[in-house]
Amino acid sequence: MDNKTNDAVTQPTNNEKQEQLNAYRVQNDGQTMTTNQGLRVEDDEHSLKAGPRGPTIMEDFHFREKMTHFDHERIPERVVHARGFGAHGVFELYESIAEFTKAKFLTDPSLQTPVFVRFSTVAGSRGSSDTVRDVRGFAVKFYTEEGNYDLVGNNMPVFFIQDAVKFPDFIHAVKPEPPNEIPQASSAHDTFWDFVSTNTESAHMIMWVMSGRALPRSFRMMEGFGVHTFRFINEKGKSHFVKFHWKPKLGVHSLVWDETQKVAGKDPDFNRRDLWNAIEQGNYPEFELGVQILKEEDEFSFDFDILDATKLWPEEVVPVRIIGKMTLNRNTDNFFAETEQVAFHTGHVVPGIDFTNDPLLQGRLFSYTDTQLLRLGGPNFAEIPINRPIVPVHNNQRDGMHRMMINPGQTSYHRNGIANNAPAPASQEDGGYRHYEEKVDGRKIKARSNSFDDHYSQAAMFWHSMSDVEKGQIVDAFRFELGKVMSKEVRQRVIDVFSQVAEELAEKVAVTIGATATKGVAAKPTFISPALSMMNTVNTAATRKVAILVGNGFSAAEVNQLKQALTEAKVAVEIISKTQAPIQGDDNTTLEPHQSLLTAASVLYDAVYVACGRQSVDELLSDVKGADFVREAFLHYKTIAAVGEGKELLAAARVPVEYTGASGSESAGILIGAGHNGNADFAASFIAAIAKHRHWNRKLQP
Ligand code: HDE
Repeated sequence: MDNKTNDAVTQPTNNEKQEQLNAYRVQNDGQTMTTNQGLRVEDDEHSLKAGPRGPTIMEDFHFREKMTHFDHERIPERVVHARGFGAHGVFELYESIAEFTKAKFLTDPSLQTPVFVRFSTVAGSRGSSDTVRDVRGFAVKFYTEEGNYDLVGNNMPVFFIQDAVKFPDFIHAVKPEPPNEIPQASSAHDTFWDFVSTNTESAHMIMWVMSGRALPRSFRMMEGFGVHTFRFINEKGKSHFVKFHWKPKLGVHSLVWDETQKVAGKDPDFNRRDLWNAIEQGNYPEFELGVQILKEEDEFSFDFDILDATKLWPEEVVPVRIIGKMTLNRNTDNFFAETEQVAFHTGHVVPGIDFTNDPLLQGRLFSYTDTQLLRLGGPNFAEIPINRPIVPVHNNQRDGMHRMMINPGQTSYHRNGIANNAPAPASQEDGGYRHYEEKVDGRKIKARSNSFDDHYSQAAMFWHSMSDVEKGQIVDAFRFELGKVMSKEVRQRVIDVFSQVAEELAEKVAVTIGATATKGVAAKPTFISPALSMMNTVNTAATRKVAILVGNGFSAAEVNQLKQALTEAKVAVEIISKTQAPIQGDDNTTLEPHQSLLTAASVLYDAVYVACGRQSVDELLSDVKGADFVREAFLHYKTIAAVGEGKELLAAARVPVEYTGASGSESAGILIGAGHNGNADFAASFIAAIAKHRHWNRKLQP
């Protein structure tokens, strides 16, 4: 079921970007092998030798070409966001917002704008695992009729630093330490926390990174944020400030820490595989685009600076207006050609979208092109198929590494007389981009405005907006991360910083790491924002994954009915047995298990169901991995159901089973049913429990 090979024929090709890419898609099916010069190859298994046991001969051009190409297959990985995963899709606008912007793709609801999205982790290398504690990149390239627009965001609405000049320092601190390149893809080490303790502007972002937001259950279940304040410019030239949001239709959900660590070993591609499979199965991920809009005159109406990327605009104060939807409906054909070579840039804008003086944004405008020059080998990376706009490109830029475009004609300079001054600039009316004429008048100084000085109020707002469960997770995250910090001095400095965010947090962490919190210095939260808590998100069982544990002699009527109910609710089902050999039900029908207790892992599922049947349950009881599977689901707050004798496996897993009832009863996501006949009500309760994602009120036992 996992990792189906990509069948390009089944993929939608109904938009302009896909049609453009079709010209570059080369199918090898049924074709004869050639060299890169088109010469037919006769033998691809033996190098040319002087006799069957003799030395290889230099003349073997096929060998040389094949080996040289292989030797050069790698390009430098991204210095940050190296590990990513991409997909194609489409953006549809619900309603025009011409009032605020003249960007065509945001004013014409009849348009379908093709998009390419790349989700990523930040610190880890290309081969690191998906489920590490980290920020997730959420970069979207819109192929609009006015050129490419890139919204290069993250799954958290704020950032660690206020000025781009500190980015190399911050990244050096979080990346593995220089002497030994340890630890991989983890912030739990001395240099990261040293940076945090000496750069207090990171306090707010750290609260997000210590929360479940840094451990997404799925790329499909994360929010996305443009982070910076941008500008919208309307047809009349009027400017509004804007912040961008992506809201996942499936809600925002996270894994628990222990689970992420186990998943990292059991399936390092957990988030990638989830996205790939969802798209292959037609469960197209959907994200709604929202905008928070502020009038120019409100620039100074807040107790923070709207140019400070360590601050968010609470949604309860500046509502998020939902204006459209992005649907991811096509996987890549080739990871390297598309996901690895895609080049995003915050400076890729279209008329109607403009920049502000956020010093973090300004610095990004330089960095993104610069990094592609090295990574993609020269200035012509915009000609790589995935990066090409769907509109024609005409200018006087010429030559450079890997130039694809062939420009006929004598002239390659502006204000030429010979070619009638073509290509000619466009007027504003004709779509020519004009930068917003913001009045700027200041001295050149290396300084930051005092309005960026408050580093704690919004960090405190985040803490005080969390549920008790989320607070507990944040405390545990700090305890773990700081527990890995060897320097006692750094630990103490971090506690000194977070004493100024929340006393309870600092105290709870300090006691476990041998540090001391300071009382009475914590910031007062300026606001409580329920939108920040993941407990207030959308809940649905759709696209979740359930493990059904069965053995020979299982009740076929019951399992069939359950499978049908789950499929109708769009819940994915995998049958797991002691081995992968076919098993027989009580009606003598056979079932092919998807996985065995050896190949499957509890952490890869959202819920577990233990079927009934004496022999079936005895088989599961005879392998210690059966009870372990259930135990782990219990510890990770997942829905567990057992019917009939299946209850015995729960008892073996030390899962409380006292909530029994004829049609099944539930407590904290543990459902016990009578079984054997199939019970529609029980299946419905099971699905309702799965929809809750996790049962945080569950009391875990030792
Ligand atoms: Fe990036 N960032 N960034 N970043 N960023 C890169 O560009 C940089 C920042 C983000 O899937 C690099 O093409 C600077 C904020 C994403 O290909 C590089 C600063 C946000 C991706 C770079 C920031 C992001 C990148 C590395 C501080 C959220 C992955 C490879 C001023 C709003 C895009 C590349 C993809 C990638 C620089 C801060 C998001 C080096 C200098 C804030 C999602 O250019």
